[in-house]
Amino acid sequence: MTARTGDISPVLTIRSVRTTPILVPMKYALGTSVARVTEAPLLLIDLETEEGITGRTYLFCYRPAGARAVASLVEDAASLIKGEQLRPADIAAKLARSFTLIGVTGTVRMALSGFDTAMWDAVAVAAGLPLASVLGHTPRPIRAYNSCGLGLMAPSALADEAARLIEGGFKAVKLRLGYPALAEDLAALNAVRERIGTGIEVMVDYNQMLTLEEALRRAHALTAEGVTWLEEPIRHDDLEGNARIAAASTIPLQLGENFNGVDAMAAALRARACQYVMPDLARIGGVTGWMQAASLAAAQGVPMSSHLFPEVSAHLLAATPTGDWLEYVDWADAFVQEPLKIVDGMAIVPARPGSGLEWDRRAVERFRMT
Ligand code: SMN
Ligand code: MG
Repeated sequence: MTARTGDISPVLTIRSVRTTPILVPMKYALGTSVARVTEAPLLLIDLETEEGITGRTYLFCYRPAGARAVASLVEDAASLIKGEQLRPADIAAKLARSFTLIGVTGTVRMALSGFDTAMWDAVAVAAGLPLASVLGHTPRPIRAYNSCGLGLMAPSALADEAARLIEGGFKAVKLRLGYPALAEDLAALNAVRERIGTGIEVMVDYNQMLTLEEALRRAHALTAEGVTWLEEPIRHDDLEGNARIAAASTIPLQLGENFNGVDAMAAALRARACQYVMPDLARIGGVTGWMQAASLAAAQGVPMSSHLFPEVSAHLLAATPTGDWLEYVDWADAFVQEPLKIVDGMAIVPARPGSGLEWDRRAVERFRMT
């Protein structure tokens, strides 16, 4: 039974976890400069408590083998804390200690982040409040850019896809760049711009594929193009190189999807490697890690956007003092009961308890990995 102890919600007791790897066809292929993805390998996490409350989240695992690896790590984590009271930050710290020897990075980091996010969902569901409210903030609409599609392809195909992507009212899209030649990058950008008009913002993302010299050259050439940000032009962990690009270019440099925990974000900001940050829920350390990152960004006045997981990230951006753009992808629409709503380019944080994720069981069965 639940007991009130002055916590933000009734204290819950961790019982078990269920993991479900699924492979979901994507409406728009994700064609980055380094890999092309047409099906999203995802892991659903259902954290059960003794009190009957379930905390849910999902993880994007990049490859099917990633989903299986993360599933086994999530189950391992659950076995270490079964029967404990569900206090997310305390449990996150304990689990991080338990996984120190293997290292809290890569798939381990994703598993612990997913576990943390499911715990916070359970806390919010038990409190009967949206996640943003449990974090102390009022749910508010968050400006979103459509990050589906716009992978590397012919300019005319890009223009057609961009036109489709803004049909739902989006005021911004993200274009993947990193063609062999700079002229092709510019042709891709111009084709998109010509089709969607000047009122739509365009973010550009190189997925770390350029050398420092080439990045300086391309950043210079993009200066007159008015893009919203320049994302991961070179290796994300070459902080010195990123700092040189950030200092040389007037386009704000965006990093974050590869920050492994808040320490990595702190190091990037210390090195002045970027002007903007966009942590990934599954790499920054779940809700607990995100909120630490949000405090750091707030202290330094750094605009903070999100990477993937728009359903949870919308709540988190509402709870982020310098919260900026939500990265929207539609991958979860295929298997959730109520997809995230976008109205006039703004993501609507749902008023339902928790993050608002509930699975459409029939769809999950259809997409279950074998
Ligand atoms: C991206 C990379 C890998 C998976 C999804 C998305 C991309 C982004 O870098 O920022 O959207
Ligand atoms: Mg990116």
